Amino acid sequence: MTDATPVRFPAGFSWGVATASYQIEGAVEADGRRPSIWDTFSHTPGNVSDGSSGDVACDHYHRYREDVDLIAGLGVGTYRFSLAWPRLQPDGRGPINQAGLDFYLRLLDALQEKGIRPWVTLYHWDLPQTLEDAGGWPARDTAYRFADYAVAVYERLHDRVADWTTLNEPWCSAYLGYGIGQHAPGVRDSRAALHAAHHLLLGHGLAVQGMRAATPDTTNRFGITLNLWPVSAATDTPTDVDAARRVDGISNRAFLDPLLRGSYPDDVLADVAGITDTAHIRPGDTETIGTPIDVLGINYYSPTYVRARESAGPAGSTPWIGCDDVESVPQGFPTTDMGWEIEPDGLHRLLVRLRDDYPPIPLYVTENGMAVADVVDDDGKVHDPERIGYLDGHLRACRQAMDEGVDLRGYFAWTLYDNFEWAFGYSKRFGVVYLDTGTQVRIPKSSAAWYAQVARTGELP
Ligand code: PNW
Repeated sequence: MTDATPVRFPAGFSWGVATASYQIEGAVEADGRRPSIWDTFSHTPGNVSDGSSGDVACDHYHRYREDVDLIAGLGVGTYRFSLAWPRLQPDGRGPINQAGLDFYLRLLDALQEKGIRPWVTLYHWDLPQTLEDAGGWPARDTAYRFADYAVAVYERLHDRVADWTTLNEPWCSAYLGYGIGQHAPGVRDSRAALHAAHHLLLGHGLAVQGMRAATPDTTNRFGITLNLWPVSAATDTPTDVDAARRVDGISNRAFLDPLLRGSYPDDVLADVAGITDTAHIRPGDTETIGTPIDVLGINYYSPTYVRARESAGPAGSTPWIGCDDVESVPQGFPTTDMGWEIEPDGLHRLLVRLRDDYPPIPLYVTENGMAVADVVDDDGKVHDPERIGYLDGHLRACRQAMDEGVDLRGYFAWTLYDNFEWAFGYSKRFGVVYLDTGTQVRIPKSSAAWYAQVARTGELP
C-alpha cells in the first residue's frame, strides 16, 4: 500500500487540511447571507448530478466547534478555509455584514484555542449573485468589487490572520464556470471565459495592492492558489507536442506568467486571437497582476497527457479554451472515484518545473487528495487504504522535489470531511473524515489516523 522506506520532512514544514465555504457551511440564509452563483446554479435542475445543493452541506456554520475538534484531532497546525463573500458583503458591495463576520470571528477564536493557524482564502467560487447579474467575472468591474471586498475584510481580520490567499483556482472559475458551464454560473462562452480569467487575475492584483496598503502590518503574507497540471504530449509527433504546448499555455502559463513574470505569454495570446482581441487587457493591468506575492499555492490531483484529434470536437468538449481539437489520453494509471488518473510523479514534475521556469517563491501544496467510494464497515469504521496510498505517494513526490531544491513549505490534504463536491454533489467523497449526510455524524476514516501520525511526527511511516 505505501512505500516501505520512512521519509522525514523538515521541522518547520506546515501540515494542514483544507475546505471551502460553500462546500461545508450550509446555513445559506443565516444572518443576512444572500445567494451566491452556486446557490442559483445548484438549485437549477440538471446542474448537480445528484440534484443536491450546499443548503445544508456539513452544517459547519452551526457545528464549527465540533469541526475544529476534528481538525485538532488530525494533529495539523494549519487549517485552510475560505470566507463566503455573500455572508460578508451579501450583495457584493457596501459595508461588511457584522453578523456574517461574527461567524468567522467565532471560528477564528475556536482555532486559536486549539493552536491551529488559519490560512484564509478570500474567494473559493461563491460570487454574490448580484454581481453575476451585473456581468460577473467577464465584467471588469467585478475585479474592483473583489478588491474592495478583500480590503474591507482584511482591515477587520489582519490582526487575526497572517496568511491570505486571494483566489482559489481562477482556472476553474473562468473555464469551468464561463467556458464549458460545468460550474456556476453555467455559461458556455469561450470569449467570456478568457475575459473572466483576466478579470480574476486583475482582481487578485488589485486586492494584494489594496491589502498591503491598508495596514502597516508587514508580517502578513499574500498569495494565490492555482490548479496546475504537468502537461505532456501523448506522442512525440509535432502536432501532439504543439497540442501540449497549447494546453500548458492556456492552463498553466496563462496564469503563472502574468502573476510571476508580469506579462501574458505571446504564444497564448496568439493561440486565442480568434476568440478575443486584447482590448480587455488595459495598459498597466499585467503590472497590477504581477504585484509581488509572498507565496504560491498549488492544487494538484492528476496529470494531463494530450494529443491532437483528427478533427475538432464539439465546442466546449474540453475545458481548455481554444483547444477543442485536443483530447486527453489516459495512460493506464489507476484512477480515483472521479475517474482522475493517479500519478504522484506528476506533482514532482510540476514542482520542479516551477523551480526551473519561474522566479523563486515559497510554494505550498494547498490541495491534494482522492475521491473514494467509501462505505461504513460492519465495525462502524471507514477503511480507506487507497486514500492513504494516494497521500503517501504524493507526499513522497513532494519530498523528492524538496531534495532537488524545490522550496516547498507545506502541504494541505483535500479535504477535512466529505462535502458538497460541486457538480457531483455528495456523490464523491474526498474527506479523511466520513460524513453521514443524513445524520451529520462525522467518522474519521483510517486515513485520518494515518495523516494525524504523519502530521505529528513529520514522517511518512
Ligand atoms: C478543486 N477539474 O476543484 C477545488 O479547489 C475543490 O473545491 C474541489 O473540491 C477539489 O478540487 C476536488 O475536485 C477542482 O475539473 C474541480 O479539473 C475540478 C477540476 C479541478 C479542480
